[in-house]
Amino acid sequence: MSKLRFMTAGESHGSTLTAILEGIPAGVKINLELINNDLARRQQGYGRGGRMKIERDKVEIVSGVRFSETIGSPITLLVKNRDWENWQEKMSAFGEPFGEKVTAVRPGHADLTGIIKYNRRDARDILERSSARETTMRVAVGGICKEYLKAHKISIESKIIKIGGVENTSETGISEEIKMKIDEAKSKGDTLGGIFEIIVHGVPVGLGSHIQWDRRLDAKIAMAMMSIQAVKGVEIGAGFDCGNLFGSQVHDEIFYNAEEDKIYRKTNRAGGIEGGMSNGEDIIVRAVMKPIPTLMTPLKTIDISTKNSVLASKERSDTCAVEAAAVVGEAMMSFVIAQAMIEKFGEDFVNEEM
Ligand code: EPS
Repeated sequence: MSKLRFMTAGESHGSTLTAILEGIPAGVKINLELINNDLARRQQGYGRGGRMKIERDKVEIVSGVRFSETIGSPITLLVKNRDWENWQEKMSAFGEPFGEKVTAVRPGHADLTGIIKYNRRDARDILERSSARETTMRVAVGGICKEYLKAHKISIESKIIKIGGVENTSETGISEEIKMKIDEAKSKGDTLGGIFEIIVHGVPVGLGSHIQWDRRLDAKIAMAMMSIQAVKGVEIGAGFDCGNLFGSQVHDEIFYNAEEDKIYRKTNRAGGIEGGMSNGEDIIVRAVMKPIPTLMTPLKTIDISTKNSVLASKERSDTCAVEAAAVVGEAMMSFVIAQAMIEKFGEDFVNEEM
């Protein structure tokens, strides 16, 4: 079992979202403002829905940190749902069922498969947990991991590559052309997905290992990215394009700088990973998010209580959440890199040397 691990809990319209992160070395400085800043970044982005006007996500740390430093014990994080106020009866842990059941299960959502698997009659029992609201806690956890990585001079950033098939030409956010595409989707009651990129700088050589399938760093990154709600594909470096090219166009040639006694490459089509191990170059990963399955102009489905053909249920939702997913991608990448660092260096306190 990995030394660094986390779990989240909480429903989208429940009272509180929580996470426990265990295994962060002692002595990591925690700046709550930086974590809250990432939480705010996750809430932004063009095309988010009404819910984001209600929530002001702020994390509370209730264990594992004293006087702004980690102490080696499990870190418990909480984010309160402001919307809970409007959902108390519908989401009550006890008492009589309240509110309409969600029965017009949405194509592409966890609704139908979830109610079959868990033998429920109300898709709310499924959608409350499958909701990407859960990613709030991943970002909070990732914020702690980022602080640990910072102590090792490792940093992580993200970019939007494409939304709805439109290449992003903006360096800082998303282009006007993409905003127009999102407006178009919204006006049609439709949704859009896209591709985001995560880049890790300052990674040492040798995180992960070639010796066993489940020790490969690229495999762990792929799992972490695929675990983000609505992500349908992940590529590392040249990724799927490798299938179109000659080997000579794909592999990065290796050079030696004698003055600096440094081995280097002029290209990074491997995306920083060879043989399942970090090779010291930037790690570059892309993931694709499908369009959100809650459509305001709904698709055909069945009502699971009557089996009649109906239109899928529509709840207030987002038109596009790719920018938010990129922030979640940073968080998941921070966790995987932190986990691989702790696995390699085994610190009980940060920067421990044997
Ligand atoms: C989501 C539906 C919307 C999104 C939500 C994910 O929420 P609501 O049903 O409350 O309008 O805004 O995303 C978040 C709440 C969030 O924090 O990102 C869904 O069904 O997955």
